[in-house]
Amino acid sequence: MNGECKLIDLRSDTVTRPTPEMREVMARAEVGDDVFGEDPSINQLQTHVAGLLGREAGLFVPSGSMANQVSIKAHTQPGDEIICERGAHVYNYESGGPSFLSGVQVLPLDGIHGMITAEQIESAIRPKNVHHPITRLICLENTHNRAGGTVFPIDEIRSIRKMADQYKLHMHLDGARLWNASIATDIPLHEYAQYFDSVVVCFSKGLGAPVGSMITGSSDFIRTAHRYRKMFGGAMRQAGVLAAAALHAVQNHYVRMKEDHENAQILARAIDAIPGLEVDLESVQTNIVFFDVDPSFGTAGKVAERLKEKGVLVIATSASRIRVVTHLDVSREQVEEAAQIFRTVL
Ligand code: TLP
Repeated sequence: MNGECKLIDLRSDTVTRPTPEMREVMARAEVGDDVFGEDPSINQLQTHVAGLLGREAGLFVPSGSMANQVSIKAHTQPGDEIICERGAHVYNYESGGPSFLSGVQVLPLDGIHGMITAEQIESAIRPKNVHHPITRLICLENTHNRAGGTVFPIDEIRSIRKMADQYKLHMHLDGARLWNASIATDIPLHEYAQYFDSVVVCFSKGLGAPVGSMITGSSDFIRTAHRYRKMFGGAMRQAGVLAAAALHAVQNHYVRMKEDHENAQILARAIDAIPGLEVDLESVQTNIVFFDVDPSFGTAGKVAERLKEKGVLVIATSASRIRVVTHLDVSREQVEEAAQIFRTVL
C-alpha cells in the first residue's frame, strides 16, 4: 500500500503505483541497449519468467496488448482465422488488432464463464475448402477478465490441446492474470503453460509493476516474435529499469495475491447482500467482481459517479454492470470501507 491517494481505486489492478522498494530496485537496475540484447536486467527477467513457465525463451514487451498482438502475428498468415471466446480481451479490447495488424479474422464462440470447450472449438474448425479461411490459432484467456476473473479448468485445456494437435492448430494463452489462476488453484504456472505454443503474462496487473508483459514460447517462436516486436515499434532500449521492477514484482508480490482474492470475496458478498445489486458469486474466483445494478438505482454510470463522490472508484462496463478489482494498493481495511460506502450510497 502506497497511501499516495485517498480514493479507494477499484477500477482495475492496473492502477497500482510502484512501491518505495520497487522504486529503489529500479534506481539501482543495471541497464544496456536491449536492441543489441545488452540489457542485463531484461535478460535476467526473460530467463527467470521463461523458467517459471517452463518455456525455452521469453520476450519483454511494453504491454499485454502488444504481447497478444505480436503473438497472433507470429502464429498466423493474413486470411487465417483465429478462434476465441466472445468476451476475450484480444477480440474486445485490443482495438481490432487481429484484423489490422495480422489480417486475420476472429471467430468468437459463446462460452460459459468465459470458458469454451474442445468440442465447441472442434465444431468451429473450417473444412479444408477454398471458400473458407484457414483455422490456424486458438486463443484462450486465463483468468478471463470479462467473465469476472474466472479460472480455465486445466482438464479442459488438456482436451483442447489434444484436439488442437489432431488438427495441427496453434494455441495461444492470454495469461495477463495467469498468476491469479495459479494462486487460486495451486497449479504451478508451468503446468498451465505446457499446453500452449505461446503464453503471455503481464507484470502491470495484479503484480503491481508499472509497465510490461512477456511473451514466452520456444526459441524459434520467440525469434519470430522478436522481429514483430521491432516492426510494431515495441523494441525498447535501456528498459532494464522496467524489467527490474517486474522482477521485483514477481519475486515479492506474487504470493500475496491470495489477499486480493480474499478481498474480492469480501466485496462480492457485501455487494450481493445489498438489495438491487447482484453478483454471480460462482464467477468470483480471483480478484475481479462484476455486479448488475437494478435500474431503480439509475444507470451503472450514474452509480459509479455517486460512488466516486464518496471516494470509491469503479468502472461501469455497460448501462447496468459495474466492475471492481482488488489489488496491491487496496488494503483489507479499505475493502471494508468500500463495502460500507456501497451500503450507504445504495
Ligand atoms: N485489461 C485492462 C483493460 O484493457 C480492460 C483491465 O483493466 O483489465 N489481457 C487481459 C486479460 C487484460 O485484462 C488486459 C488489460 C490485457 C490483456 C492488455 O494489457 P495492457 O493493458 O497492458 O495492454
